Order: sequence, then structure tokens, then C-alpha cells
Amino acid sequence: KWKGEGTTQNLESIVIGRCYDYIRIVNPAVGEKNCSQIWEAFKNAFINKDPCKILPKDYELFINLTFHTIPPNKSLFWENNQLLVNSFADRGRRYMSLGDTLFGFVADFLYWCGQADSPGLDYESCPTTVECENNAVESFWRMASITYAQHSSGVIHILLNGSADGGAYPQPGFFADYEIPNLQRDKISQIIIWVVDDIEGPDIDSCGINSVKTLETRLETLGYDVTCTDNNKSVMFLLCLDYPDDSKCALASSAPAAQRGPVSSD
Ligand code: ENP
Repeated sequence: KWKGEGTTQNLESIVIGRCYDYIRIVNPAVGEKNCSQIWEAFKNAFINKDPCKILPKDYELFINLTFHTIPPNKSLFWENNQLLVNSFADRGRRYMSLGDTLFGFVADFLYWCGQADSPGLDYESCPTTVECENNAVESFWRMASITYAQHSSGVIHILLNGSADGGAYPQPGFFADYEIPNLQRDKISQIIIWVVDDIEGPDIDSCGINSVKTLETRLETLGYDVTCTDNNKSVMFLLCLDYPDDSKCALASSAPAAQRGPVSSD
């Protein structure tokens, strides 16, 4: 009956299993957490309720149970490049995106919703944000985004896609609407924006123009020290894994060396 994907099969096992994976293997530094209690809090946010009447605050207990600090200088915000961010952040080893926190990790890539007057999950379909914005998944990510932004500190990075259709900095968007307003000015020393184009994609947005300019101005107006760079080299290296022969992926110093051939002794 709804237009969105239904609840992911085996949701309970996935959430509980991911919770243990996170606290035991991915990031034991967060300390002991009660994974079955975390599942109960997650489920109680939306079961037995009209799937269009779930609010961010319904996840309050879930957030309290999963909460842990975010290391300074490790926050990585993004739009329109989730798979790239997943590889780049490397499960918190390089950066800690929302999906690398316990509260984001347990829900990443999943779908879920309940039904009014029934304790069952709806595995057939769930409402999309267009159908109703107060749905279980949207409200979850709003609450998670707010929490993540409030607790980010030090140097903040934002990785944007310069080839995205609607512009690198979408409005509305989670970053624009739930993260920027919840950043704590006194805890943040600098904001670094990276705009990276897809290797074979169009160059729609760059630092200083279009939607990126809008973002830079907004952050400066809020009093942040903002730096923006195009096509960050480390991110490019990662993207280039899949396009080794593209001209954008030529390694500047090694190309001429390879053409020169072996060093002769005469
Ligand atoms: P999309 O539309 O590229 O990707 C949505 C997918 O990413 C979904 O599979 C979603 O899981 C998962 N996901 C991971 N983190 C978030 C998230 N944080 N979020 C919504 N979905 C998330 O992402 P968006 O909508 O542009 O959101 C990007 C935002 O995430 C940025 O603000 C970034 O800073 C933030 P699921 O369970 O929905 O299938 C916030 C909202 O971290």
C-alpha cells in the first residue's frame, strides 16, 4: 500500500548482530552496551503506531542507549556519495561518519515500519518521505543527524559530490536542515569542504560557485572558519581505483618516469 520498500527481512537479527559487531569488533572503545535493550528501544519507537506518526523524539531512548562520543576531528558529513564515504571513512578508522557511529551503524541501509493497532512489522511496504515525512526511517535519521551534529567537534569535514544533479549542497537535505543548525560553534575550530566530481561525471558544482557558494556563505555567516577545496587528492585516489586509465587518474610524477623507461647506465 505504500510506495517505499518494506521492512528489511530479519531486521531484529540484523540490528542486534550489528550492535554486537560494533561494540566487540568495529569500535570496542565505546564500551559495554546492552544490544537487546537497544533493539527494544529501537522497535518501541515505531511498532503498534500509525507509520506516518513517528517523530524523532520517539528514538530518544534508543539514542541514549547507543550514544557514545565522537572523536574530535573525525566527523565527516556528506551528501550524494554514501558508498564513497563508507570506503573513505573505513568504519571509523580514518573518519567517523554518522554510519560509523553505533547509532547510525545499526540502521545503515535498512528499511523498517510498523502498523497501527498491530505489533507486526510491515514487510510489504513502508511510507516514503513524499507520502509522509513523519515516517519511521526519516524520523530516525533526523534524530541521528541532530545527535551526530551536536556532538561533532574540532575540525569538521564535509564531502560533497560536484557531479550531483541538484547541486553538491542539496536543500532541503539532512545536512542543510538537521546538521548545520545543530553544530556547536564553540566546539568547532574549522570546517573543511571537499567537492569531488565523479570520475566520469559532469563538473556541475565546485568551491565558490552555485550551491557550494551558498553553503560557504551560510557557514561563514554562522561564524565558522571555512576552507573549500576541489577534488581532494586522497578521495580522488580512492575513486580512481575503479578508473585507473581515466585521464583524471594519471599519477603526475610517475607517468613521465614510466615513459622514460629504465635508467640507463651510460
Ligand atoms: P542518501 O540518500 O545518499 O543515502 C541514503 C542511504 O544512506 C540509506 O540507505 C540510509 O539508510 C543510509 N544513511 C546513512 N546515513 C544516513 C543519514 N544520515 N541520513 C539518511 N540516510 C542515511 O543520503 P542522504 O539522504 O543524502 O543523507 C545524507 C546525510 O547523512 C548527510 O547529511 C550526511 O551528513 C549524513 P536507510 O536506513 O535510510 O536505508 C542522516 C540522514 O550523515
